[in-house]
Amino acid sequence: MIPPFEKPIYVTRPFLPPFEEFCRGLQDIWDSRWLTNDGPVLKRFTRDLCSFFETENICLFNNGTLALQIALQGMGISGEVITTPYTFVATTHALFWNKIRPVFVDIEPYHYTLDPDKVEAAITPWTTAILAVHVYGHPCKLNALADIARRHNLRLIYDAAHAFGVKVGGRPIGHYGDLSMFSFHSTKLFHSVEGGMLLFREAGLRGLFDYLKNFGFKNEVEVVMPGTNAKMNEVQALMGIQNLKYLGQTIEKRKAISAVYRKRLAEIPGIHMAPELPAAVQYNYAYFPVEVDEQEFGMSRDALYDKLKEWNVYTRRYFYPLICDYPCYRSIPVNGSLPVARRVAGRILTLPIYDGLALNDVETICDILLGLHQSMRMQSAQAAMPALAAVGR
Ligand code: T4K
Repeated sequence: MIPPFEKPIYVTRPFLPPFEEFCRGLQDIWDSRWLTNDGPVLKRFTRDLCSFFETENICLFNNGTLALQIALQGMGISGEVITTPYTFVATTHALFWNKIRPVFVDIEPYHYTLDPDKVEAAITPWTTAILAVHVYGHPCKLNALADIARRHNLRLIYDAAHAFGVKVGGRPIGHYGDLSMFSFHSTKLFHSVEGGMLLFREAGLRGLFDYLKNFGFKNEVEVVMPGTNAKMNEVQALMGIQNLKYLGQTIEKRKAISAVYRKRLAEIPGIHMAPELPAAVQYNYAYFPVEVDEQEFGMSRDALYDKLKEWNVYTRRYFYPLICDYPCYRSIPVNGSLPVARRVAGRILTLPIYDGLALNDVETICDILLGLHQSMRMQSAQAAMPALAAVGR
């Protein structure tokens, strides 16, 4: 019998830079007494990110949700936007806050991103944009979506909340589409406690985003538009600067964890992993999603999610329920029945993955999963025994 972990194993834990290093950075903030409103640390963080992403077209925010809301507002998106129901609620909320109607389209079954083959049928005269999500850091079908957007004159916006550090064909993923939003929330592989970033193609958008995140102020006496307050502060920016230095090693550790899961879970019937990404993709190992097949594994996804808590293992069902099933979005008519998204949402379980998770602990999580499968198989064999005996076998 495998004993429970002494401390809870969560789906993720934030990376933290060495405490002393962070305190040295804080000292500078203390000395300057500049805490927010486009301070020197934010400027440094912006410069670091510009060189990381090889572009000047970057704007920072206090979280990813407001960044996306402001992106939609600044780009003048209206009417209907084609999007995925298989994401975190913030993707759809950003549309709602801009009075845009989400049009939910199904996902593809392998990496769970918006299915381009289903997008065109959902386009109407009111469609202005596609808002796709690189869910788990898995890149969307970039060429197919770009082709549809070009042919129908739609803006192509990516929610890249999970995709920091991902490259496709050697290019940072934020270079694809008209604009990408990245989340720097603490649960993300790269974070600034809370935070968000927009990366965009048109340089002219930066001025607009700067106004919108700072009440619309042009100067002390002029307000050029009704903006909001979505500024990143100096302490957030410091965390971002310091974490960026460790990104490479964070991704390497996650890669090693993913390799253990891939090797061990391949032996367990009913636990299905997403296929490896194409060679052109440099992945960030942001999440480790698996689908649980109840028949093959012997236990439903929900039963497994509950059972693992007995070992102090706290997985998550990212992303269940589907966004279109939340009461606030249920009244929106959906094109078709979204069979793939529905199947995946009913089977998905995201397993713990973060840089501080020991490989031994990953092995133990796999042992627990294997043990559960074997005991379920044994139970069903025992249950079948009397029936077999009755027919004399
Ligand atoms: N678009 C997409 C596709 C997104 O996934 C998100 C955010 C957004 C947009 C919006 O970006 P932001 O506005 O958040 O920048 C979490 C995050 O709050 C959320 O940022 C994230 N997606 C979503 C997928 O996950 P919860 O409610 O599941 O988080 P919570 O608090 O339950 O944390 C999960 C686990 O992480 C905990 O069980 C333990 C661990 N944890 C968490 C925190 C906050 C820690 O160890 N330390 C911590 O400080 O939403």
